[in-house]
Amino acid sequence: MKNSVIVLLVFLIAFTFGSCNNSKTSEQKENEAISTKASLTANVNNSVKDASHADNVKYISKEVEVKGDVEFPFTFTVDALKKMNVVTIEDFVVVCQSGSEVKENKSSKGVLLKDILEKAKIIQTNHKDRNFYIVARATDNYMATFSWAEIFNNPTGENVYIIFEENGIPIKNQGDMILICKNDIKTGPRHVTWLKSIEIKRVN
Ligand SMILES: Nc1nc2c(c(=O)[nH]1)N[C@H]1C(S)=C(S)[C@@H](COP(=O)(O)O)O[C@H]1N2
Ligand SMILES: [Mo]
Repeated sequence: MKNSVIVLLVFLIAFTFGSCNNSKTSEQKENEAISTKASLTANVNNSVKDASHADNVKYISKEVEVKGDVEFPFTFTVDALKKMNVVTIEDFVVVCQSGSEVKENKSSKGVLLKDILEKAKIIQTNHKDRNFYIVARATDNYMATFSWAEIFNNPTGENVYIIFEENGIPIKNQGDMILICKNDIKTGPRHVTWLKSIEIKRVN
C-alpha cells in the first residue's frame, strides 16, 4: 500500500513537470496563433464593411470618380455614361465564390471600363510602362482589381463593364452603377455594387 502511494506520487510529480513544460510551449504557440488570426481578422474587418444586405440604401453612390495615374481625372454619373458608347449585355449571371447563383440579368446596359480608362488616359512614359493596376472600389470599401494587361491586351478588356440598368430597370438598391466582369469563372467577386471610384495605380 505504502509502495503504491509512493509510486503514484512519483508518477504524479513526473507528469506534472513533464506536461508543464509542454503545455507552456503549446500554450504560447496557441496564443501566438490566436493573436495572428485576430490581427488578420481585424485588418479585413477594417477594410471591408459587412454590408451583405443588397438593399442597404445608405451605400448608394450617385457618381464614380476616376483618379490616379491619369492625365484627365473625372467624375461621372449615370447620365454621363448614357452619352458614351452604351452596349447591351445579354444573360449575365452572378455566381458567388461559394458556387451559389445570386442574380440573373436577362439584359444589362453599360459602358466598357476600357472606354472610361481611355477617356482618362493612363500616363505612360514609354511603351514598356504598362504595369498598372486598376481598383474598382465601392462605398462599403469592397474592391475588385484588374491589371493593365487584362484590360488592354486580353479578351477580358471586352468583358468589363460599368452597368446602370438591369432588365430594363435603372439600378437602384445596388447602384447607381455596378462594375461587372462577364468572363470571370465566378462572377460574384468582381461584381462591385455601389461603385464609387476607379483608381489607376502604377506598380512600383
Ligand atoms: N459593394 C459590394 N459589392 C459586392 C459585395 C459587397 O459586400 N459589397 N459582395 C460581393 C459578393 S461576395 C457577391 S457573391 C456578389 C453578389 O452579391 P449580392 O448579393 O450583393 O448581389 O456581389 C459582390 N459585390
Ligand atoms: Mo460572394
